Amino acid sequence: MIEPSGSNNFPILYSLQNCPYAMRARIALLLSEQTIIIRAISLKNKPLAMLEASPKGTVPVLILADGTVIEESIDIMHWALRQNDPNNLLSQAQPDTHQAIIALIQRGDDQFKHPLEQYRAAKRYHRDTELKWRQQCEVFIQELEQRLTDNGFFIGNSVSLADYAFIPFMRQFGRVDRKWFATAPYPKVKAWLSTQLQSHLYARMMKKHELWSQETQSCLL
Ligand SMILES: N[C@@H](CCC(=O)N[C@@H](CS)C(=O)NCC(=O)O)C(=O)O
Repeated sequence: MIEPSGSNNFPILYSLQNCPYAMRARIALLLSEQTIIIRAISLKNKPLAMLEASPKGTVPVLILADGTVIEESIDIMHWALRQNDPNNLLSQAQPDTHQAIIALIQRGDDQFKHPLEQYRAAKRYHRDTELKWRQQCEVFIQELEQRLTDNGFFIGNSVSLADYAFIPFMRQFGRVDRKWFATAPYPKVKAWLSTQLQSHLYARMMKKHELWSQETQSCLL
C-alpha cells in the first residue's frame, strides 16, 4: 500500500518546476480544475515517499487518494481530463476527434521529443549536428504550422488537449536558438506559443513552490 495521499485525501503530485513533463501534467490538472497537493522536488534529493510510490524516479508522479500511482505525464493528463473536462479538450463524445487528439499527442512524443533532446544537447555542447537535429524537429513543427493555418487549432476548429500538451516542448525548442527562432518561418506556431506563454494558465502553472519536505506544509496546485 502506497502512503495515503495527504490529510485531505487530495491526490499528490510530485513535480519539478521546469520539467516539461511535469509542466504539461500541471497544465492538464489546472484545466481539469482538480484540487491537487503539489510537492516540489529536486532531482538531486528525491523524496523517499516518491521513490517508494514510483521507483523509476521520474517526475511527474501523481498519487491518487486510493493509492493508485500514475507515473507518466501523458497518463496524468488523460486522468485529469477524464475526471473533469469543462472545456471539452478531449472530445470524449466524438470518438474520431478524440482519437485524433490522442494520436497527435502520441506522435509528438514519438517524433519530436527525441530530436528536441538531441538539438538541445548539440547546441549546449557545440556539436556539428545542431542543424541536422533542428531540421528533424522542424518536420513536426511544419505539420503544426499547417494545422494552425488550416483550422486555427492543432485538431479541428476548436481548442483541444493537443493545443496544450506541446507548450513546454515548443518553449524548449524556441529557447535553444532564440535568434533563429525569432526569424523562423513558422508565424502561426510562434504566435500560438507566445499567446500560451503569456496566458493566465501558464502563469498559474509556473507558480513557484517551496521544495517539499516532511516538515513543510502541503501546497495546493
Ligand atoms: N516519460 C516520462 C518522462 C519524465 C521525465 O523524464 N522527467 C525527468 C525530468 S524532466 C526526470 O524525472 N528525470 C529523472 C532524473 O533525471 O533523475 C513522463 O512523460 O512523465
